[in-house]
Amino acid sequence: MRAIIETMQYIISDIHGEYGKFMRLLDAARFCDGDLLVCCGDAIDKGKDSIRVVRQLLSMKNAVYIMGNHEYDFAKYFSGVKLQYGDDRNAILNLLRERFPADGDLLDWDTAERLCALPGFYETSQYVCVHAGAPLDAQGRLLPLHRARIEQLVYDRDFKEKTVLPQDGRCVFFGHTPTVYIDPRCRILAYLRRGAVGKTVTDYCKIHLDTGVYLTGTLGMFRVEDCHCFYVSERA
Ligand SMILES: [Mn+2]
Repeated sequence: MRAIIETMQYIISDIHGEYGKFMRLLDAARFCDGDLLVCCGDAIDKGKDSIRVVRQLLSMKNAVYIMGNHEYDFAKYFSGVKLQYGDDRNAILNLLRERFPADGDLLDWDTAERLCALPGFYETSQYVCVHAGAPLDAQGRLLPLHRARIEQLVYDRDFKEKTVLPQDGRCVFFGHTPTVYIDPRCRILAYLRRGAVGKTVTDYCKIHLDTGVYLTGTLGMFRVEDCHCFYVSERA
């Protein structure tokens, strides 16, 4: 008889070039090929291994990498230098590489183009993933994400507020602002629905993932199946 292997779904955000911590977190969770990883954007900038993180994410067949404001800003810059330099790929690539002083030499043309083509969101019947915020109607229900402006998805500054509680059947995962600005424990902040116990992901109306690794040294990741949070910090 074949063993039943349950797929686990993991959600992470704002890795910001922390390749070592990212890999340690996958190890800590025993992440494997049958699992799914969703990265809610801002894998680049601040930390030293931006392109290593990007190449890792893009090479994983079981990872979904959505756009954050840092990837979006990179895409805008790329469009600008393409207009300026035309078909001089070497000049363009050199400028793009300068944006990543520590590991820019790992950036190739294909990776740069893929960074500009990341999806703005990911959704399932249980949850939605965006970088900064999802559009809600006056009753707090989610509006269709395919109609949302990319600028709202990647730059929204209000969605993180404690008073913004989506009233939808699905949970909204997001990052963008370090949770330490809201709660000093630098943990993932999961907002329970009124009367819910937190056993399944839909018991939460939203989950704020950005533990601000570049400020706090802590990177977190959420597992959907048992609502467990994994963390890695500086090595002692
Ligand atoms: Mn961001």
